Amino acid sequence: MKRALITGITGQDGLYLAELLLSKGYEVFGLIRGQNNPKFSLVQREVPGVKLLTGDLTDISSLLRALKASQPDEIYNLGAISFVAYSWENAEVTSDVTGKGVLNMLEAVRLWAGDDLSKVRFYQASSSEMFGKVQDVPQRESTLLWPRSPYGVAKVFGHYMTINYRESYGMHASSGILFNHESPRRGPEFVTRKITQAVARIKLGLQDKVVLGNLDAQRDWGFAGDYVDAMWRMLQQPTADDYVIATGETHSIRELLELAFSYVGISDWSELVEQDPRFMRPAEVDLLIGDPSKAREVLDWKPSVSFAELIRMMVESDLAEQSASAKR
Ligand code: G4F
Repeated sequence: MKRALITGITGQDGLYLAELLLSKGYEVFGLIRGQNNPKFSLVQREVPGVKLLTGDLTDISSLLRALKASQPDEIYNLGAISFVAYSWENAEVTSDVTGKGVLNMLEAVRLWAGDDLSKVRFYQASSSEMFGKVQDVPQRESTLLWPRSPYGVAKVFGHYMTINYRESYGMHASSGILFNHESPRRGPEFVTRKITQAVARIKLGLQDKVVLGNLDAQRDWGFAGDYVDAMWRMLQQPTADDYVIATGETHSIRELLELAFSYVGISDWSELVEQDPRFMRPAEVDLLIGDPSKAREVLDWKPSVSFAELIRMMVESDLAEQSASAKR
């Protein structure tokens, strides 16, 4: 039985990845931060088979302890402060966790494995946010990185550290440059879920309107369940490498609104959406669209859920959730 350690187990990707690995017969350990973390019970409810260990990406001795306890064959480093807007107001803590946290994890792995570094494989959750002010359309593995947020800068640090550990120590360390990926488990601070939740509440008469920022930004949105499968495939390769994981399609926030409202039978949403500078970013990433051909060729990976299916899935889930909580 293979053993895996997942950091960031409480997030959307952590939960989907844990389900996938459990279904493949892995023993799965999840790293969870802090004392009495309220998300402890969420993980136990959603993926009861996972064994939780406490630790913090900013504390290398806690990472060493988790490695000794779990003895992993595969490590998935998904832990990060992942909300881009938050990173301008909290640039230092974002750098510590999302950036230096990667170095802490890599170094802990190196110290723990000692002379036997080949016994372990490492996955780093890199991000399309690293492309920022994009230098190629579509973006691929070789595209110059030009991050536009403290979060993006921190992710670039983690990305190059992962490459550096691969080149310096021969570590089997791969980076997945994942474009935006969503699901009904997405946090409501992200634009897809903020919209699908609001659309459901507006339809049910629980909310009047939704207040957003820039409606013209374009993103390459896929389904998180598909993207965790790509992570696993990367670690099954004989050699480590970096891969863009994306759908190859891009859509604006306006198109997302159009689609989400159409699923509840609302065609004119102009009076239901307001824009507020509060939600505008100091520097925006205007256009993301990935070229996933390397992942298709080497990993035999392709997305199974279209943009329209993804938004429908999220609206339907939010309608069910909101109507159930309105009845309570
Ligand atoms: O949903 P978002 O907050 O996602 P963003 O910033 O693209 O980041 C996500 O994807 C990255 C991969 O590229 C991850 F690395 C990262 O951790 C995260 O998962 O915003 C998407 C777009 C932005 O252009 C934003 O300006 O939506 C625009 N937007 C417009 N109004 C809004 C809003 N975003 C949010 N969160 N809230 C709004 O009201």
